[in-house]
Amino acid sequence: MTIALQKAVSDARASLKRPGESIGAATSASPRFELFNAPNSICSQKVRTVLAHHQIPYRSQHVDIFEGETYLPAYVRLRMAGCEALGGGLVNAHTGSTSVTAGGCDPAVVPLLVDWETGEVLVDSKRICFYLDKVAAKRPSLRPAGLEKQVDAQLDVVDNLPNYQMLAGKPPGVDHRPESRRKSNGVGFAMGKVERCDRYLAEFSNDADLVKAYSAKRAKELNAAEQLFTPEAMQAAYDKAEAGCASLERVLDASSSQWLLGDNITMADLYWGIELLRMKNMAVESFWANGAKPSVAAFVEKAGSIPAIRSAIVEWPGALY
Ligand SMILES: N[C@@H](CCC(=O)N[C@@H](CS)C(=O)NCC(=O)O)C(=O)O
Repeated sequence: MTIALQKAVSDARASLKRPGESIGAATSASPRFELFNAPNSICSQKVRTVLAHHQIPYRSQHVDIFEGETYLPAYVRLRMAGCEALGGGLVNAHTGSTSVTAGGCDPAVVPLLVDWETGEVLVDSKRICFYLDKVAAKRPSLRPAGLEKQVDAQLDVVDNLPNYQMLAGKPPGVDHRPESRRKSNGVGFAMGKVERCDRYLAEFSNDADLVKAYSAKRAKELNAAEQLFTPEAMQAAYDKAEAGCASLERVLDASSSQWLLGDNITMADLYWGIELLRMKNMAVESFWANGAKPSVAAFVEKAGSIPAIRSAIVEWPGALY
């Protein structure tokens, strides 16, 4: 293990307000994995759910998104190491989804996983979920042989849904989002991030890595503020989300098995379950309720009782708004 990694991680830990905590049945005082994550972040929720499903113990570092902790210089430095390992460059525009393939690496977000056994810093929730699924080789895979293509096709649909717009922007028509979100019109939310980057850019103007990181994040959020939250863009986002649910309804209707792609839970079930819980939380149950999409409605109920989803989201403090 390099001293540099140990220092980068301990600096990042030290900059956070809350101390870390051990999750799962700890078999050692220092578990193999350490996850920087936020309770309410859907990308963090995916990783926590896969960890829970495979019963992998880990050290959880609570990164407070509301306090802007994903922008703390020590955390951003660690993140930059993960982005470099990922390759493909930094993000500079916002697609509205959280998919890294659609946008490049964001230097100021969660989740981030440290594998203390290999010395790797991993970013991007999908990549982390695949990695953990491989690590848990003794357990049945969440992407079973022969089903990878179908599983991945579903993950792509979920990963490209406009979660950021639905969380931050004003929905078309009546705003049924949780009270705490209703103040947000998206533009103010994204511009708050731009201003945060400006403050760090002024403070760390001599640090080339941080300047690169905050400039990339700034460009992404400025682009979001300018493009994503117009009434037309918000209508398109909601249409896309509803179309995603319609595609799920078709897959469920065509399947006679217990889960989406067979009689065992796959990563597709977990991703859809997490996404639908978020949509429910954003008060868009009208997509499937009252007979609109009966198979999706039944799936939402079933997914909410998957033990890994319960422990990583439903019972995780602060995970739902
Ligand atoms: N492609 C990344 C996206 C990560 C991401 O967008 N994280 C969001 C929460 S789901 C975040 O940390 N946002 C904080 C911010 O942008 O200020 C992944 O899947 O891990």
